[in-house]
Amino acid sequence: MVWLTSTRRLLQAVTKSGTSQTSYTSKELKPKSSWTRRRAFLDSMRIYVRGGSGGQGFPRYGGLGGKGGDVYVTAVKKRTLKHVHSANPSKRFIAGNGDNSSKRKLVGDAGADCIIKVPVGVTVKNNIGRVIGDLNEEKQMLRVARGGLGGHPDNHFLGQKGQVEMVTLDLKLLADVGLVGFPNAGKSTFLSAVSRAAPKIASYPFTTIQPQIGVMEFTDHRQISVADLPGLIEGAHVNVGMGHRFLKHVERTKLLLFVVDINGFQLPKREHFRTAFETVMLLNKELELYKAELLDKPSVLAINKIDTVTDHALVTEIRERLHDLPDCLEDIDPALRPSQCVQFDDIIPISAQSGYSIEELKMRIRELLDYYADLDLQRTVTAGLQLVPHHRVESLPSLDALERNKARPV
Ligand SMILES: Nc1nc2c(ncn2[C@@H]2O[C@H](COP(=O)(O)OP(=O)(O)OP(=O)(O)O)[C@@H](O)[C@H]2O)c(=O)[nH]1
Ligand SMILES: [Mg+2]
Repeated sequence: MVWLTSTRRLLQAVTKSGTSQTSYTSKELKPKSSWTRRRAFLDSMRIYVRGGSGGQGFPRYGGLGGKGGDVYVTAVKKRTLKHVHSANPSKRFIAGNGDNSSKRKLVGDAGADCIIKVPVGVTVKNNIGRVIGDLNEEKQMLRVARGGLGGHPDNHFLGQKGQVEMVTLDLKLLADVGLVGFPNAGKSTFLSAVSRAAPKIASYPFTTIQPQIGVMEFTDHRQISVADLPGLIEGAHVNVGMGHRFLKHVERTKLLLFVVDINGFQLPKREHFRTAFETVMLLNKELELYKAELLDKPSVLAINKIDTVTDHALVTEIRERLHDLPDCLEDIDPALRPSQCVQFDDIIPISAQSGYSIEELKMRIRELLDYYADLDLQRTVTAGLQLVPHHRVESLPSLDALERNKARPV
């Protein structure tokens, strides 16, 4: 499966033909131009940080050198890594040196600290990939390089050099719900149906080329954020370097919303046709290959484009097969079989385009988020004594109930 980023050639190819029947090679799917790189969503950045040097002491009079400044990273709302880059394209962040001690000023002033403003959601890692800390809330701050001590009697009045590090700022989006699905499944259409976000929607695959967050609002002003991510396709786990590029963005979401097209999926010409059930299994497998813990997250399956079929037996069949997992896996191609199966909290047929069952899905997501938040709270309270097992909520509305709701305005 392959997560795909911007590719001008691919988009041109698709746009020229004006149809999703375009065939393209794997080379075409890789980013080529600097244009692409410039526009790409920046979610990781390596920077050089250096604390300031301590000032020299004044041995004859016992004067103390000023301490070198420290380098900090702090989380600021509405900031992006692109801002960090454009504010300092050299990506070198160096704090000020401490002042030397002098006859006129025996105690030298400390050097100025350097503060790097980064987006909320950044994890800071050192040169060997060890996590220094997470900045998950606004105004949180981390020191990434210490300034050198000023000269004083213990160091023979010699100011010390500041700490030098190469650190990585790794951004993972913070959203309540992460949309997971093949291209063209209708993820962006869903996002635009439930929020004010205006993602690009088109009938060719790979329309979304960078993550986007929208906010679902409820009448009581409750807000739930939803992250729309680029489509996932078969084979990502063998696509070195690119395959899981965007999957890290679902790591911090509280609930996964799988969106599948009831008609299945096929990449133009060269790939196999995959049924809706098979696409669920492929998504399951891809998540498992990336990080099996993702499968433990609360999850809902939205079977989209229900307006395009008259026979809803397909939905019942998918429900039954998912209910029978892993037993029913024997019938499917071994290449698609995950070893750990996702357990959906609910399976809801929707039409993101017409709005059918969208309100139900929104409410269900809210209910589940609240349910699991309560469970977490309970777990925290009982922590150390007895852990509350992870319960799944019984599947809710039947298809009949959803049918009855069809007439209800959304
Ligand atoms: N008939 C019908 N068409 C839909 C529905 N939802 C989405 N579509 C259409 O499906 C196509 C793809 O929709 P997108 O929302 O762009 O799909 P996506 O999952 O975001 O695709 P990528 O960004 O490529 O991953 C568009 O032409 C939509 O109009 C639906 O419920 N019914
Ligand atoms: Mg999209």
